[in-house]
Amino acid sequence: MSLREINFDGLIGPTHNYAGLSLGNIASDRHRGQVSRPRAAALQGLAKMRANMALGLCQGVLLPLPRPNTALLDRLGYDPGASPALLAAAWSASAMWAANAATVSPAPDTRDGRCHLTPANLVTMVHRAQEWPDTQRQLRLAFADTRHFMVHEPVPPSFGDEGAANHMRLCTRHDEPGVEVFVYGRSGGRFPARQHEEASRAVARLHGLDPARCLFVEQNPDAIAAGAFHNDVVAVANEKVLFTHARAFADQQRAYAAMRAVFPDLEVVEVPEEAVSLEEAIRTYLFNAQLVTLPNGGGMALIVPTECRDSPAVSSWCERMLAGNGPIRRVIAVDVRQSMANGGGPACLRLRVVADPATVDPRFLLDSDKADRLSAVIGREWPEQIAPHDLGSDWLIAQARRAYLSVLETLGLTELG
Ligand code: SUG
Repeated sequence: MSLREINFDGLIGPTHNYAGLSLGNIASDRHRGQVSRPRAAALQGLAKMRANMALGLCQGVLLPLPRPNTALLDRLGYDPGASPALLAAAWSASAMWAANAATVSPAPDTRDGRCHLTPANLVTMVHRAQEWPDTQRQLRLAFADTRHFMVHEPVPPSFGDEGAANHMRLCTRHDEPGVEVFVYGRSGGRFPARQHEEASRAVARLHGLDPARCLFVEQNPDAIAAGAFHNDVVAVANEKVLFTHARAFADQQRAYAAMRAVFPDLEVVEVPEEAVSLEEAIRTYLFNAQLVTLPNGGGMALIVPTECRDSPAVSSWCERMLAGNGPIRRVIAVDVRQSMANGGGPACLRLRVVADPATVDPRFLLDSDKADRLSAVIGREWPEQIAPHDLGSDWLIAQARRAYLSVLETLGLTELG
């Protein structure tokens, strides 16, 4: 068994659009009503996956979900007099943000020695709450080998769960037992706190985690109020390193102390407010980075959105950090602007699973040949652009369906159709 981190990126779907559906997500609100570019968006996402493969990282892919979801509209009794937001919800390509697909506890952390996955119920937002049944179907295929994986039911809708975006794992190496840190929100001022503490606690129990190696930490309400609707907008962890804004947690020092008490090797790389304000961190998504361990002792790389490079405050902090002797040895910028305009950075687009790739259904693993085939399908079938008034139109329904079926065919996953 050779366990390694596999990043499963959500392929950006053909109905990617800007409907401004997410209260508390500032980018989504700011881009409401703009024209989206689904083809460019999907190619940007795929370019990120290719760049990560070129770094020697193991890459997987999750598929877009079938949209529009006409069953949802039927259940809501939708008619043209209803709110346009309801129509847009049924068209949302939000499953691209795979960090919200599920919470994952790798085998070394769990009582039965299997990797456990719980699909997130995403109940706070109507356009996201429809995702889990189709996400669960995919996870049940990708991780079908029950000797190694257990895919759970989502937490009941009484408690909002947004998946791995509010979960961090500290460990010496990915294949060794880790400490799992669940970050929940209690209050977000004018904005909803989407992750409920009871949902996090339920996931930890269901995954069979050792209570002595689990932490439940409250997110800073000010961070939620400033637009950090998920913890992964203000903090990310990889192995021994926690990379975080100084205002990520309700009680920052207590959070560090609690982590150190169970994981003494913790290395905190903290960005102070004076260097990068919370607002600038949220605008640039510095922390919505993929913090990855490069193969062959290459140290860690931070894969940030290009918005970070373009920010004087963020880029000068990164330069100072690289000049020091810290654990992060490289900062790599990737262009995921189409997703960023909906509040989804490099880390939102991927679900981390620590597993032996040989135990995963190979149809969900990417190589450069498959990436080429996906590029061709995207170039041929994805709409070039979508304006708000296009949602609901017959041509877009037909094109979205064709695109979806083509991608299933390309990956040999027609049973999902
Ligand atoms: O849930 N945006 C997503 C972004 C999710 C980012 N994920 C992580 N931080 N892990 C959300 O707010 C916007 C959709 C729209 O407005 O059309 C949206 O759903």
